Amino acid sequence: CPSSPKHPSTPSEKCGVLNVTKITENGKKVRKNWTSSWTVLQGSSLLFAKGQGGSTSWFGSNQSKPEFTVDLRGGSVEWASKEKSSKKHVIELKTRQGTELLIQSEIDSVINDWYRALTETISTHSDE
Ligand code: I3S
Repeated sequence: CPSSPKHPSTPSEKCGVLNVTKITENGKKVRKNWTSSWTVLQGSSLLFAKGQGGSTSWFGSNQSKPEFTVDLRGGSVEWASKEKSSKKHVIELKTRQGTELLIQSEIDSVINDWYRALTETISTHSDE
């Protein structure tokens, strides 16, 4: 993974393309809007950039402002129930700030790796 402009010396732990939608923002339900996002896990932050993924030079380029960042500290992840989405392999991520996201990949191994990484990140940073 490339490093972020904010923390150029910190390598990101994980990155890749995932399908993402918010379902709740600050405790309020919002309409689903699935988008393919370049997703980067770095420290206790998860960054999403809209649009075409796959490019490893995303952070290096100019149109590379993260669309949004989620603070994983105090958050939780679980596999989403069927009621939350009809898609396969969906992770539900809840933040302490009251934002809920669904994260999905068609690829089993990919989503399993993210599930593991997110769970580890949350437990590593649980006492911050
Ligand atoms: O939870 P919902 O409302 O069934 O979610 C679906 C909708 O957001 C749908 O868009 P519309 O707002 O145009 O109805 C999306 O296309 C679907 O992907 C959403 O369901 P899934 O099960 O794919 O998360």
